Amino acid sequence: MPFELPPLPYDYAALEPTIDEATMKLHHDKHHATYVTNLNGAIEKHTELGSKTVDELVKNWESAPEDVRAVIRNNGGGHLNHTMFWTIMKPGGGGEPQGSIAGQIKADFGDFESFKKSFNETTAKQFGSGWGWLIFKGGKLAIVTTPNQDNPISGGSFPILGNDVWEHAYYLKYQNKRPEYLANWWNVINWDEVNKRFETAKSYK
Ligand code: MN3
Repeated sequence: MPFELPPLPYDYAALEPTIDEATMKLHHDKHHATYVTNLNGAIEKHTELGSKTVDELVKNWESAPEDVRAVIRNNGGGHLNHTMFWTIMKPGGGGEPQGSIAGQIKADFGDFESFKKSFNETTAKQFGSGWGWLIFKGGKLAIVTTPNQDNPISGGSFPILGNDVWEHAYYLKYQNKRPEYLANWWNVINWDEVNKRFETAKSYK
């Protein structure tokens, strides 16, 4: 099987109280695992795709063979998105942004509070399932949302960070209070990883 579920880089309970243990177990072991299984199913039908990275597959999903195009878009996207998601969080994370992203947030949004407000408001409005993203476009940071498991990489932008607003990401703890989940999520952000991704995003083609 070309694609594997990456292990969670910390314990299921490590992000408590921001994200509860039960949500993490289901989200990683069931939801993410299913995306990987389904993606591998598509590769079995078109083994030539197995040599590509998940980034390449999702970036170019529109040119995938028609019978697996939707599977690659949705389940390849799900695998790519969640692989990022686990690494941009960490126990004891959060706080003010560190490193070069801190200066870019200041330049483009004024301050961290204004940035968070803008990100949370935009992402709260995503109708139904999807993601809120921070991307770097035309020399500036921008906040965008995508439906389902779509990733900005398909539009040419490497995402610096993204938050999952599918109900499976927050409903056990926050029920319908998506804005509360969005507000708390910043308490577990791994700014080191976000800075690494910012470097990639700056030179991404
Ligand atoms: Mn999810």
